[in-house]
Amino acid sequence: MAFELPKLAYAYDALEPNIDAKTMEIHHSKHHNAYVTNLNNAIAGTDAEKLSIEEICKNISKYPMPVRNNGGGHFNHSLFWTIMGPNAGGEPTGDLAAAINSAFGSFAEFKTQFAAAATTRFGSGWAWLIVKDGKLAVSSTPNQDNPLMDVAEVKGTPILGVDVWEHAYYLHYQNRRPDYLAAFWNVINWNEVAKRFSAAK
Ligand code: MN3
Repeated sequence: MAFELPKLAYAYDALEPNIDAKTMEIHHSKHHNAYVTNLNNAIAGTDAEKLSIEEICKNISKYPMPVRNNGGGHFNHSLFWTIMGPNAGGEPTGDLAAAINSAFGSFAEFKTQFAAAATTRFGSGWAWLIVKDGKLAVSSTPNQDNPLMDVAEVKGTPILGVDVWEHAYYLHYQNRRPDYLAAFWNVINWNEVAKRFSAAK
């Protein structure tokens, strides 16, 4: 069973004005679609065809670079689309809010650390909120790597991630990555992040 491009749960223009419709359309239908196609081509005829994308990521050092780049791209974007949504943003509640306060001191301090990880990631990559040994932590990865990968500097289960490749923001924000990151808080679907947190603990 080949990997497939997941459908978005919302329209391309649903995250306006924070993320514009054209960026969403190109990002999903072109960029993510290419990762899926190239991943399927890279694993065609190999045992990896029987594995989940998570299983592939966890042993990524055993695979050639096209699997790492495109498999990471498929996992990362599949997560990214679900942790955003319309009528979202605000602050998490319940267990997730408590865990953020316990790990970072406050939601504001978590935002500062997450934004710093995303802003200072040089070139292309991702910033993450991960569950590591039952606790929350912030990390970042280059290119399409992610914290599930055995090659990651900081390993854990990602429950929130932001794409800081220029293709994620350049049409609307040009070089202003910090403005894109400021707008990202308005589209985070905290219910989905909380679900992933419960599953990962
Ligand atoms: Mn991307």
